[in-house]
Amino acid sequence: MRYSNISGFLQIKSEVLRTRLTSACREVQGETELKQRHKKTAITVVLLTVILTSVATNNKYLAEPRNRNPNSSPEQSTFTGSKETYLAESEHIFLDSFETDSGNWVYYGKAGLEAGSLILTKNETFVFGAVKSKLSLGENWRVSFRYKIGGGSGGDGIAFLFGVHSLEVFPLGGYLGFEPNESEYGVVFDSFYNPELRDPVENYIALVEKGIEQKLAIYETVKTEDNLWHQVTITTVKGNIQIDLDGKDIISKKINYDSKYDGFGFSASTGKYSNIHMIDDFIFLRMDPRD
Ligand SMILES: [Ca+2]
Ligand SMILES: [Ca+2]
Repeated sequence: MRYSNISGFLQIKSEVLRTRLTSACREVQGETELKQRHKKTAITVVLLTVILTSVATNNKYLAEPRNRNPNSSPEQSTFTGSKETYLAESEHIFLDSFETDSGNWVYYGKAGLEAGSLILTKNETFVFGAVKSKLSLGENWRVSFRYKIGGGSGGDGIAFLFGVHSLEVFPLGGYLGFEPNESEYGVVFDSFYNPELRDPVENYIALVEKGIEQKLAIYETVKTEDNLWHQVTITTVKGNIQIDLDGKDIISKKINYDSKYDGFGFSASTGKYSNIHMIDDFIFLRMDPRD
């Protein structure tokens, strides 16, 4: 499919989403008992519209359909509504709003779904939670998601993991629930100061390689523990990774990611101090770089 077709497809999808949004908003006004559910739908639709429109108008990259991967077969998912349409027509786009189990994640530890979000840990000390996707990233990709951390005494954080070989060991506390030898890279959202792990401050986001101690790039922010939802987009094309937080480019870095190990997932842990660690509205697109 050529870029113009992708763009047209996404524009058509945007129109469909706007129509659904309008419809959902009317129902929110009219039917109080369905109010909360439609409000969630409306928020999700707005989010997807913004992201997909940005992809359609992006000058640097375009998405391209790939051969069917049995692991990413749309029929295996349990998505409903607008999300089902996307998977059926464009299998290189994967979305999960965590309203029900999509069947595309393996859960470890305390990880599970609750109130329409992925909960990695609740407010408990010395626990971990992790998920590993059944999909693979490939060489060039973009993921976006929302996260929320807080509500507890203050530890330890979330990691988005990529270049994952396996997930078998889940170290607690400052290690954020992932073992250095099992994940090549991570984007960590840390909320507890561990000088022994080379944390620069208490609250920061970092791109790390082979464990949390080796920080390739750091961005200090209190948004890793304010108990509010934040939007993250991570794009990796030809080994160049860019991380956006709430629409702002916070980290750009050249890495040696070669997709030999292209598993991905999330982990989180607590120690003596704890927080609630949540993820929502996960979107994954395979990208095709334009020369
Ligand atoms: Ca949700
Ligand atoms: Ca830490």
